[in-house]
Amino acid sequence: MNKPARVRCFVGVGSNLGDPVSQAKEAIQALAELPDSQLVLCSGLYCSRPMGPADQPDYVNAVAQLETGLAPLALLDALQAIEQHHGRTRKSERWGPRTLDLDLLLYGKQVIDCPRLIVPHYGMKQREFVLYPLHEIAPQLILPCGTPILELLSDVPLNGLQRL
Ligand code: ROI
Repeated sequence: MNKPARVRCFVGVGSNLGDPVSQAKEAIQALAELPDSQLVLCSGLYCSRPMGPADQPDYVNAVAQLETGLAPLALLDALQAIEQHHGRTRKSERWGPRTLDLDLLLYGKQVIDCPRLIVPHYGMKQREFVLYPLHEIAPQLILPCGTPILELLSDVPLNGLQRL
C-alpha cells in the first residue's frame, strides 16, 4: 500500500509571558512529537517588538516546518492542545500578551477559509517576526498566491527583529 501523501506545513511560534525562550523551545519539542508528523526544520529564535499594544514585553518568535499526515483541522486541534498544555488562556484583550501562540501559517499550497481556520495565516505577509524566520528555513518558498517570500521581505522592515 502507498503511504498517504504528507503535506509540508509551516507553524509560527510566539511567546512573551513567563520565560518565552523556554516556552518556545518546549513548543518546538512538542511539535517534534506530534502524531503522524515530522519536524523537518526550525528557524532560530528571534526577539521581536510587540505588534499590537506596546505596553507588553517583547516576543520570542520562531517558525517550524513540518511534514504531516494530519488534516488541517486535526493539526489545528493538536496545536491548540499544545497551547493549552503551556498555560495559554484566551483573553478578551485583542493582541494582548500570551504564554504561547502556535499559528498554522501554511498547509502545503492549500487555501483554507472556514470558521475555525484561515490559511495562509491572515497576517503573515505583513509580520516581520513571521517572514524573516520563514525565509531562514525556506528561502525559495512561493506562497499559494504566487508571491515568492523574498519579494515580501523587501516590503517588510526588520522593525528591530533580532536573531537570538
Ligand atoms: N507581536 C510579536 N512581535 N510577535 C508575536 O508572535 C505576536 N503575536 C500576536 C500579536 C499580539 C499580534 N503580536 C505579536 O498574536
